[in-house]
Order: sequence, then structure tokens, then C-alpha cells
Amino acid sequence: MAVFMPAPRSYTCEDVVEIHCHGGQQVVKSIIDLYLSVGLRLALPGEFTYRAYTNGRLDLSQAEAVARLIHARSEKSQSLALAQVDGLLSRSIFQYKEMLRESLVLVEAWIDFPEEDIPPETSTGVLSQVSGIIDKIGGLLDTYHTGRALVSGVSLLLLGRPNVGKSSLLNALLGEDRAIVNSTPGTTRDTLEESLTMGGFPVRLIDSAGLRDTGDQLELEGIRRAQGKVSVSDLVFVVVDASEGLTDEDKDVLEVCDNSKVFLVVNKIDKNCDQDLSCFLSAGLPVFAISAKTGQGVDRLREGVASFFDDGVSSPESSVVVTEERHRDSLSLCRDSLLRLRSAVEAGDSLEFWAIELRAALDALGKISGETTPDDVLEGIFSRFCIGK
Ligand SMILES: Nc1nc2c(ncn2[C@@H]2O[C@H](COP(=O)(O)OP(=O)(O)OP(=O)(O)O)[C@@H](O)[C@H]2O)c(=O)[nH]1
Ligand SMILES: [Mg+2]
Repeated sequence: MAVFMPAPRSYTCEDVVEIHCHGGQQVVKSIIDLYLSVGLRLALPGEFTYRAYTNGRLDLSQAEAVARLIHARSEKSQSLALAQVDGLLSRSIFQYKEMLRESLVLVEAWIDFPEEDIPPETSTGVLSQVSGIIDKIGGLLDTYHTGRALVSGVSLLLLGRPNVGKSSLLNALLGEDRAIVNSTPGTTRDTLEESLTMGGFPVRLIDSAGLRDTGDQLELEGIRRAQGKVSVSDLVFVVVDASEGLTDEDKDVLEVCDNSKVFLVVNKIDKNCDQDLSCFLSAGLPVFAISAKTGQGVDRLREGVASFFDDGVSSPESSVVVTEERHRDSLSLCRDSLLRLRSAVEAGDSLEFWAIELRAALDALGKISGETTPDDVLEGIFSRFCIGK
């Protein structure tokens, strides 16, 4: 079946024909070969979205969101991408650009009449507008931590000395017997990774070899790999055994971690022990008491993970959330220019200087929507798409 979508009301704003056929690989291949034999060519990765962008159907941040939508790994990241395709971020950027352009027109007009003094209402007007945008951009930048976690996912490392129950916890979180669990210390040798979602965040869960002094070369390699994962993980669960208190080996494990991204997970609380759990609080870390065996406390641990990454961006559909590093960098540049502009206005510096900063701020915002984005960055963005998108 062929569906004809005449310009301009198609995805690319051009005439488009879509061929629908049965999904078998060979059927699709035969049809494509037929079209290639009569002179058509395959689309480049992201070429349809690129055309939609150059023809004005989407701005650049919307086009990027199409790629995010295709790769969305959780419901939350999907709705975030949809909101951005819909133009939620674009509209804010457009609004700031309009306000900054107005100020620039005003400033340039006064540059043309150097003999006249700037009326005070002009500088207070520019000041209040610029301050308003600085605050709004600050708010947007605050959403990046969560936004990035939602779209790119986070990595969560299970670390600890042997036998504390790291692999058991991985299995409990996954709800399946994925990793080998055994009472022999040193069971896990290699790192093992599995994907799941926690509170809407796509999570890459990494089990690792228990850390200890050993002469076993194989085990040492596992330990080396585990330690290598520490710096690249977004959050580390340092797992300890409730019945044994915080041992020197546990403290050694904590030593290799950056405390700002560590949860102390006190496992095996089902074991009848007289150990006082308050000793674990001395490390000054968020403490979660659980049993990987019975599942007790595991839900609370999941919630803990979600709130660690969620900075209060409660409903991504209705609030603008920054998800791309590129957008974050441009927003920071814009804010830096506006902060310099504000100081210049307050210090009574020359209008030329105001104009330079206003243009720089506009240029930074234009990189998000695409007007001022360099070609190599554009190429990079569209090459991440797959063919046919
Ligand atoms: N009672 C109790 N036993 C547990 C719990 N979690 C794990 N265990 C037991 O502790 C032992 C070690 O569990 P593993 O999950 O293999 O521990 P690990 O930290 O992965 O150990 P290595 O891979 O050797 O570093 C096994 O006998 C588990 O059955 C728990 O919550 N309660
Ligand atoms: Mg293990």
C-alpha cells in the first residue's frame, strides 16, 4: 500500500510517499531493491528529520527530541521527549530571544544618538528584563541533573567486600535469578550489567566482584574492574552486612568512593542479630536497611534512588526540562553574558558593551534552536539518527 502525503503537510514539508508492506525481511529487501534499481537512493541517517528541520517544520531542539523519543527507555523519558518535540523548550527559548532582541533594538537605537543621555527608564527596563531571564535560565539549568538522568539513564554500581549480598541484591532488584549467589566469598568474578527502571529512571545496574586482599589473579582482575567502575557510576551502593557492623574492610571500600554519590546499604537485616544498626550512621551517608533475601526495605531503596536523581521535576509533560548537554552549555553561556550585561548596566558602562553581551546571549540561545549552530555540530546531531528517521 502506498500513501501519498502532499507538501507542505507532511513530516518533511515535502511530497512524501510511504510504502507499507508485510514485515518479513526479504519482502522489505525486495521492495527496496526494486526502487533502488529504478534510480532511487537510500536516505541518510536522520535525513527525513534533517529535511523537516531545514524546511522549518521543527527547530533543532525538537529534532533532537525526535532522536530521544526513538531511544526512550522509560515512560517518563518518552513523555519528556514528546513534550520537547511538541516545542516546550523551543517556546521558552523563543520567548527569551524575543525579549533580548527588543532590548538590543533599544540599545542600538541609543548607540545611534550618542549625544543624548540614556533615559533611566531604558536602563531599568533592560535591567529588569535581563534579571528575569537570568532567573528563568537558572531554573532551567537546575532541571538538567534530572533531565539527563531521565533520558540517558544512570549507572548504579553495587560495591562491597565479598559475601555481603551484592549479587543477591541485584537479583532482588531485577526480580529474577540473574547472578550466581553463593556463600563462598569471591563468587562474582567479573562485572555484570543489567537494565531496569526505578521510579521512571532507566538504570544500568552493575554487580561487581567483592573487594578484598587476595593473591588470586582472576579475582584481582575482577576487583580491578570493579574499582574502574566507581568513577563512571552515577550512584554507588556500598553493601555491608548488618550482622557484622561496619568493618575495617567496609571502611576501605568507602575510601575508594566519592561520598556525594554513595548509599550505605545494610543488608541481611533478617538475620537475627543483636548488632545495633546505629553504628552504620557514623559514616554520615544515607543508610538503607534491607534484606535481599526477604525483600524487606528494597522498595524504600528504589524510592531512594528515584529521589536521588529527581530534583523535583515532578511532571515532565508540563514543565520544561533540559535534557541535552549541548542545551545546558548554551544556556550557561547565555546566562554568563547576561550576568556581565547586568554588571555593565549597573556600572554605567558604554552601550556598545551592552550590545556585545546581548548579541552573545542571543547567539548562545540560537545554538539551541539551530540558527547559529555550526555545521559540524548539526552533522553530529543528525548522524546519531538511524536510517529512515
Ligand atoms: N540471611 C540473608 N542472607 C543473605 C542475604 N543476602 C545474601 N545472603 C547470603 O549471603 C551469601 C552471599 O551472597 P552473594 O549475593 O553471593 O554475595 P556477594 O556480595 O555477591 O558475594 P561475592 O560475589 O562473593 O562478592 C549467600 O549465601 C546469600 O544467600 C540476606 O538478605 N539475608
Ligand atoms: Mg557476587
